[in-house]
Amino acid sequence: MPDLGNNILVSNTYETFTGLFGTFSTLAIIVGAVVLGLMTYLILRYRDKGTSTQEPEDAPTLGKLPAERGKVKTIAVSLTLSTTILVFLVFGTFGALDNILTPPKDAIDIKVTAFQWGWKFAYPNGYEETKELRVPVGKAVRLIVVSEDVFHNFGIYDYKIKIDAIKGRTNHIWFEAKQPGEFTIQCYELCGIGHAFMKAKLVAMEPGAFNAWYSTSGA
Ligand SMILES: [Cu+2]
Repeated sequence: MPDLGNNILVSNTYETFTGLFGTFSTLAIIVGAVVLGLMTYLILRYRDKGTSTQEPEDAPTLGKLPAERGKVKTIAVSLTLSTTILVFLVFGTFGALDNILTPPKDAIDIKVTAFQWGWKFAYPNGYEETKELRVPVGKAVRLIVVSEDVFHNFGIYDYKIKIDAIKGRTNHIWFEAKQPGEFTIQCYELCGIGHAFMKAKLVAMEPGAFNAWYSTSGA
């Protein structure tokens, strides 16, 4: 696996999905730290020290919140704050996903046909090939994904995208390459003996080079 994308922004989808992953991982770590920290504190604070059979005076009672106003206020503030953060995150996520689901109007349509065991890429000018999918950097590309036999799944690990290729159904996915480079296209749905070798290459090209290639291809 090429070590791309750790710091390099390779596509808009990479940006969106690693952004979401980072946000929710950070949130999960914070929540985990608070829960485990509180649990550890409570275990130590209210542990049986073996000195008395009595409960400590301030031990919490099941089903009852601490009565002191200060504590109630702290709990109310924490709940309001965490709910607000969650609401913002949910709307932010919907916004990011909406953007990732709707291709721009001027996207180039490329038809991707999965078969046992390979990929066929058909461009708007009628040109077809199976080994490489060439796209220009900085331009939206919409893939129209179908299968001519069994279930497959079209995926580009470095772009963080995957979509099912199913016979009798047409699926869409779009992306915009941000950096020139070569990336592996692979099948992500077990589809028979040749599944592991069902690969192709995504070639993200500078727009000038792409146009030069595209205008001579399919002729
Ligand atoms: Cu497969």
